[in-house]
This record gives sequence, structure tokens and C-alpha cells, in this order.
Amino acid sequence: MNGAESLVRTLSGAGVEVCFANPGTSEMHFVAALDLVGGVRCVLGLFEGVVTGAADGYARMADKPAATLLHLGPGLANGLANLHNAKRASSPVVNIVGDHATYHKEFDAPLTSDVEGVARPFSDWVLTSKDSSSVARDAASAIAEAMAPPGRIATLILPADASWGAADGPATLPPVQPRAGAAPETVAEAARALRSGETPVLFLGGPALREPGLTLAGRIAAKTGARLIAQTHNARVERGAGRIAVDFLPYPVDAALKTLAGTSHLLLAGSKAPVAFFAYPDKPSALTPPQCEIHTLAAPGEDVVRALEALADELDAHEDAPVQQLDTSPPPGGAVSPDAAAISVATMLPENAIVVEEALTAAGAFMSRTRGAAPHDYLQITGGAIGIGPPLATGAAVACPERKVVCLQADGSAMYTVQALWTQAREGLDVTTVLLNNRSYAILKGELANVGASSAGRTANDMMELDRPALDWVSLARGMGVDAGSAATMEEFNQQLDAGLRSQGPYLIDLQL
Ligand SMILES: Cc1ncc(C[n+]2csc(CCOP(=O)(O)OP(=O)(O)O)c2C)c(N)n1
Repeated sequence: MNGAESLVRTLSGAGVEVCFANPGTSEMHFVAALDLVGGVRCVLGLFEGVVTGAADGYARMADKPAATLLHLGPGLANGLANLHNAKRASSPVVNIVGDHATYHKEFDAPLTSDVEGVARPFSDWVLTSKDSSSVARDAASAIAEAMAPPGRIATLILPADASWGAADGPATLPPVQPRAGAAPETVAEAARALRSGETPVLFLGGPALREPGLTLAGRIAAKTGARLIAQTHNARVERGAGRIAVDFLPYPVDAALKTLAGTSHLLLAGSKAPVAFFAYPDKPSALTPPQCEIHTLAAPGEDVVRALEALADELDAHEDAPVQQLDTSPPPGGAVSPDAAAISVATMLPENAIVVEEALTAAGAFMSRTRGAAPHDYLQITGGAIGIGPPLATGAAVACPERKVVCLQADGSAMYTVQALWTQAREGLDVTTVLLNNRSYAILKGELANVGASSAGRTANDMMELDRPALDWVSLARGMGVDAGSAATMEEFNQQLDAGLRSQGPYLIDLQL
């Protein structure tokens, strides 16, 4: 057995079933070992941002890591933006990055670079295997590191000679660090804050936004009058009819400040204290009012569900709060708008769908209108690096082949990782993409004013328009093997959405906004 085979056997033995890959010469032994071993499905992405973004989507839905396979420093570098999003989502990911054979490095061949240096800022753990007999043990460590709470990015660099040299066999997964529970004093302090009679907020993130956490949060809110607010950007939220509804903290600073105005105590439950996405002249960075006391019930890596359970017990909060009712508004006709499209999506969304949302200026409409949709999971861009939607949808569909994935996708962002459509076609993934075609970087037009940039001239405006030439989305999709149709009215959109949702494979709707 060689090092590559010991690696694949270790991945498979530890339950890593999928590898999103874009390989090169230095990874050929790994690719060959996949055939030899079996048990690890290898999914090709035609750009590394697709590979890392798909691994993120997979991890969010499978609650375990996928591996990625990337080609030396440049291949990893191409995947970093979505690795950043995955890190911010606390998604467990095991990157395997091929490198030159150890003895070849001194020759400074063209693809030579400091791979560890490239990996470090976007990884929680980085290791280069020193030889083929270490690879299996290193891989097992990488998997355990990725699975450590809250979910981490582990990057294992694999010199080509560590792949092809002899190995003893696979290694078993070392014990994975469990999530820490809340100390009794922490729970008591949180209970005191909630009983204070003032205006508390339970600020939810991470696993608190899945059904068990939400049910507990609902009971606590019903008992104490605390408001439930979710972080602005979340890896995964279980929402829709029959579940406890939570508002997301708005993205615009003024709206966020207004939402939190008058809050006396803010309890962090699997979340971080809310801050502005960017600094703006004359606006604060922290979004909580100055007099607000912030208490940590559970930090992102801690067991927030157990902490909420303990808090509910402490408060004797055992009565379920009312759940969200199903919204049955009919799909609207007439002129297209983000809001009208959001109503149609909400009404037509099948039960248990996975909604991937990278809708930017249309995000607010989709978020609020899908509140009363059939129960679904809602996946957002977590790290602000656009181009996550199509890969995220791809990875989610690989993780959950029995569920419909609906990707609500802004056009400018889609162009970063449009190649994901090809992977969706090749793998026959059940993803309906609603492509929000406004032919511009619309959000940046607002940001130009928000940051107080003075006169916006032709150059500035030109940096935000995508209409010269206009992108032909139906052709782009069809060119990658994805069936597609265009919609310029709501009647056309409703019909297209129905066609997409009925199809069992990928479909793209070019929605002309
Ligand atoms: C990797 C990366 N590059 C650039 C940006 C800056 N940026 C933020 S929003 C945006 C444009 C988004 O346009 P689009 O996806 O079409 O959505 P719209 O604003 O039109 O709704 C850009 C370029 C970013 N956030 N991430």
C-alpha cells in the first residue's frame, strides 16, 4: 500500500464519504487510490472555488466533513475565498493539498510555493506530511481537527513522494473533542439577566438555529419576554411553518441599531456579539447600545443546545411557544420584482427544501417572505466573499440527494463560480437556481453613498454595471448542460419555477429584474 491509498482508506474508515476535487499531476496517486479503495465519492469541480464552496455546503447539511483535493499553492489559492466562507460558517472541511516531492522543492520548479503560508490564514490546522508512513496518521488527525467544535478547516499538505511511497495501512480516527457544556454559574447569570424585567435579547447562532435549539429558545422567550434574534448571516437555519420563527438582525447598520435599540441584556447563544459588517463614517462598529450588557450563554464552539436546555430548566420554562403558521398567499402575477418573486418562491417551495440564498439586494425580500413557507433549511453566505451560492447548492445537493435545493442567486455573485452548474449537470443534482438578473452590482451603488464617497462619475458607475454586454444566462446554463428558461413577467416566472421544481435535475431560471 502506498501513502495515497493509506490516506483514502483512512478517510473512508472515518466516514468521510465525499471528496470535491480539482487535481493535478501531484495528486494522481490519490485519484488512482480512489478507484482502488472505493467508498469515497469523488466530485469534480472546474474551479477550486467550486470545490471549497461545495465542501462547505456538504458539511452544513451532512454535519460532517467532506475532503477537498487541491493542486499545490495555486490550486489552494483559487479556493481560498470560499474556504473563508466555510471557516466563517464553522463548517468542518478536510483539505488535501498536493505538493512537489520533498526532494524536488530545492529545484524551484514553476509550481513551487509556500503552501503552508497560503493555507494558514484560512485554516485552523495545517500540517505537511513528512513521509509516506506518516500520511494515514496525519489524515486521521486532520479529520479529528476538522470535526472539533465548532467545525474547523484542516489542511493536510501531501508531498508527491509521501503519496507514492510505501505505507503500513490506514489509521483510525482519534477521539474528537466534544462541545463543552455551560457552567452552572453561566446559566444562573443568564437566568438573572432574563429575569431582570428589562429588555433582553436571546441572540442565536450555530446549532441554536436548528429545531431543538429553537424550541428551547421559544420556551425561554415565552416565559421571560426575551426577544429572539438570529445573527445576520448563518450557516443553516431551520425555519418555515411549524417552527419557532426568529428575525435575523438586519444587515444595514441603521436598521440593526434600531432593532437592538433599548436592549439592556444580550445573551449570546451560539453566536458572537453583533458588529457592523463594515465601518462607515459616523456609525458605530458595535451594534449593541452602549448600556447593553453582553452575556455569553454559549460561545460558538460550546454546546448551545445543552446550555439552552439548562437555562430553560433554571427558568422553569417548559411551555412551547406558538409556531410559525403556513403562509398560503397565491403566487403573484404582473411585473417582476424581488418581493413578488419571493412570494412565489415561498408559496411554491416544496416541503423540506434546502434554500441557498446569495441574493444580496434581494435577500431581505426572500428572507421575510419565506418565513411562512413550508419547513426548510436556509443557508446564507457567512463570510461576505461572494460566489458561494452555486457551489454551496452543489454541496448541499450531494449531501441530501432526496431533498430539493433552491438557490436564490444574484447574478454578479454567480459569475465568480458559475462552473458549479457544470458539476450540477454532471452529477445530476436536484438544484433549481433562481438567477436574479439585475445586470448590475446593485448593492455597491448603495454602498457608494453609504461610505460617503463623493461624486460618482462614469468610472465608478461603470464598475457596477454588468450590462455591456449583458450576460446570456440561458445560454450559459445550457452550455454547461443545465436546462434553463427565462422569465420577464411573474406569470412566466411562476411557470418556470414550477418547471424547475418538477424537474429532478438542475434547472436555471433567468429572472429578468
Ligand atoms: C470575493 C469578493 N469580491 C468582491 C466583493 C465585493 N462585492 C460585494 S457585493 C458585490 C456585487 C454583488 O452583485 P450581485 O451579486 O449582482 O448582487 P446585487 O448587488 O446586484 O443584488 C461585490 C463585487 C465581495 N464581497 N467578495
